[in-house]
Amino acid sequence: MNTTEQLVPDHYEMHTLREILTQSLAWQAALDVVAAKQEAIQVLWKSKDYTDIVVTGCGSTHYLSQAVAPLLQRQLGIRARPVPASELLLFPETVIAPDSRPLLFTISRSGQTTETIRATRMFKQRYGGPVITIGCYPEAELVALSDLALVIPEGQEQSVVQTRSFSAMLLAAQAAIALAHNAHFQAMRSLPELGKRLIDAYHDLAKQLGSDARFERFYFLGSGLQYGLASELNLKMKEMSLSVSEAFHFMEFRHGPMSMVNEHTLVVGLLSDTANAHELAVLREMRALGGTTLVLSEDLVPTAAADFQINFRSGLAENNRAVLYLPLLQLLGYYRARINGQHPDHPHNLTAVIVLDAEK
Ligand code: F1P
Repeated sequence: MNTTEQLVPDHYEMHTLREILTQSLAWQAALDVVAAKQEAIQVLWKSKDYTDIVVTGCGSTHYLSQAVAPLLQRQLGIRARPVPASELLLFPETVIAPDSRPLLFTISRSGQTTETIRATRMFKQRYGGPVITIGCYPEAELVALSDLALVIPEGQEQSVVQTRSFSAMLLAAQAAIALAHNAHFQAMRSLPELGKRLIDAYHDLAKQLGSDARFERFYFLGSGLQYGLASELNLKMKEMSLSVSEAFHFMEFRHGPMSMVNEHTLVVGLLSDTANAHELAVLREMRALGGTTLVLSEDLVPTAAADFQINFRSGLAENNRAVLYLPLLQLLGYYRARINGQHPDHPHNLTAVIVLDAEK
């Protein structure tokens, strides 16, 4: 019995912890779903009967869209833009250019969120382009509204906050994009085992930092492909623990927000391969201002920039390993919630799905 099973006795009182610790199972399922739809996905990428891609969702799945859109543009070489579903619904002309014929890429755990449903209906009526969706519920309305659906029931959760659903949907999106260059998709098959090993290796560190009462504010820094992830992990810290927490692009953090850094601050850096020299410079400066830094990176980084670090050593390209940034920082938010006396399964004021009243 490995440490993950030891850590997750089946009567565990918190769904959130069990769902975070067992998410690699949902990753496996996400890769299998994409493999099963390989042909349809490659036909869609090859069809090119669209001029650009609009990626949309709400809350966590809006931040997921922020992680997927830059990867679509980088990997497929086609303009892609993330936008909250409410913006697409209420201000479509500010999102979709008059001469464009976009593909709509919707992401929703439930497939029932009113804003995403209404935005998709409006898009189909007004623009008539193809719709692809990623979610966790096969019978959801959004699936019925889509031309291609990647559904991962193993991502379903009892907790209100998205943890394994988020990472499984992100992996499905990354794997589907990787299919455009077949080689990368096979390499991603190592992620479920890598994820389990990372949780085993750094669970105690996440618990130590999450439970450290010294910290009063949290900043999640991510640039390029990592900005959407930094935004989501910021949301997790807020939703679960009600802590003062924000997300920024690395170099933007100097342009004002660093005024908030002091000895009660934990600065979490989601390091890229592309720009890590610039990102490490920011982290060194925040340490000099009295902040404590936690760095997540593929390889070991100089301790001048990192009080604590989590190294993936995955051997995977930056475009294919985004899910590895998630589990330990979800755990950080979980343990913070515990010392803040919050109940992670039932966050303050939140429901799992936002369903709005019928349109007037
Ligand atoms: C989106 C969402 C969640 C948030 C809360 C309310 O749901 O905003 O991100 O944590 O649970 O709903 P979905 O459209 O992805 O189901």
